[in-house]
Amino acid sequence: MRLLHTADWHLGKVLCGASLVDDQAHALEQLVHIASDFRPSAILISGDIYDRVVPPPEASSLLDNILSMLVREVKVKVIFIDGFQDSPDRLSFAARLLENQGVHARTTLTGSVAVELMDEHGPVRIYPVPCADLPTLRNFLNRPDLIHPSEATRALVQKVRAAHPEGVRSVVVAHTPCMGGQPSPSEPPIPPHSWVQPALFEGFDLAALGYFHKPQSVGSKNVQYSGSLLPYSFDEAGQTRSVNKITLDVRGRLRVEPAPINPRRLLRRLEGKLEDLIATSFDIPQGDYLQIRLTDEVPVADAWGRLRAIFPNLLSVEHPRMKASLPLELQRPEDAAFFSEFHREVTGQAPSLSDLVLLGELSATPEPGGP
Ligand SMILES: [Mn+2]
Repeated sequence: MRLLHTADWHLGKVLCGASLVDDQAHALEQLVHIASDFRPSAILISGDIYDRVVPPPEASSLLDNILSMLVREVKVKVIFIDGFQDSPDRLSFAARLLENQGVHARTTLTGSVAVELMDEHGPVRIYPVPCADLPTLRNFLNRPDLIHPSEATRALVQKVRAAHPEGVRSVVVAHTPCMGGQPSPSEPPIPPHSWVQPALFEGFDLAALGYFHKPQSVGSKNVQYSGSLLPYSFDEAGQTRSVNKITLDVRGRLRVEPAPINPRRLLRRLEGKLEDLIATSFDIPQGDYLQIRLTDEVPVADAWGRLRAIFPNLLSVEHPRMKASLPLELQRPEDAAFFSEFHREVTGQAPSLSDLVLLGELSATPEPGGP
């Protein structure tokens, strides 16, 4: 049986104030092509479909388009769960209606049931495990004694495994970090008592997991992280992303073949003095998303404006030696991204540099009565 495994799409992701929806659409078009060539029985999406609980409308319409293409044109089943950054209730909208169309959303424990697929060797049971929080799991398992999220995840996976009939091939789909995995900076930090041992998945032919954004297997070959759709932080510049073409043979043995996703724009980091960067700019692809770290030892006037005039997709400038004199956008990109998005919602346009400077000054002002 052929399965296509992907995870961590983070639709609606904003990187340093720039929406990546067009990049995500470009990546998902490739996924549709990979699926139509590979002809899997199902596509498994292991959570973090959206980047946040309330995704922007363009992210919802992208998911709508891609699901329609996969189901109607490629004629493949889609099985997905939620991740730490999704809203399970929003993702399960119309789930019972979609079930008949071949879209199997499993984002709440109440609706959690296996999806059985068939090939010429017989059935394969897919167990999508929703990404529930500790109180929900305690309640569902009737185990008030569970203290850590990892214990609750373990109890849930063991329960699923215990009910699985012997001799039938099995696949579990979950969103959880495994000990020994290699994290990336674009993942939300998860406390150590939420991490599970990869041996938890020993009884399954395949654990198709989400959470780690770098593609990897952890512990043994059956524990697979497909990785995120794209690299999602400048610390991941230069890394590649892929989806996994997986083949399960009659005995449940795996073949895993990554199919690379080519990004619409690369993430690129540059370092140097302002004048040198401007002088050598013709060597640098203009379309890439850039983060520039200035090494000038003296303040430079309007570095952002001058560099942005050359590099239209410049997203961040750091000048570590002059940090105190830089606007918020350059000091705390996350806050600036949040503010920029709010500003766009309200006014329809991005904030000006002077807005960001003002915001930076305001947020640097101690609160009355504070230290
Ligand atoms: Mn993720």
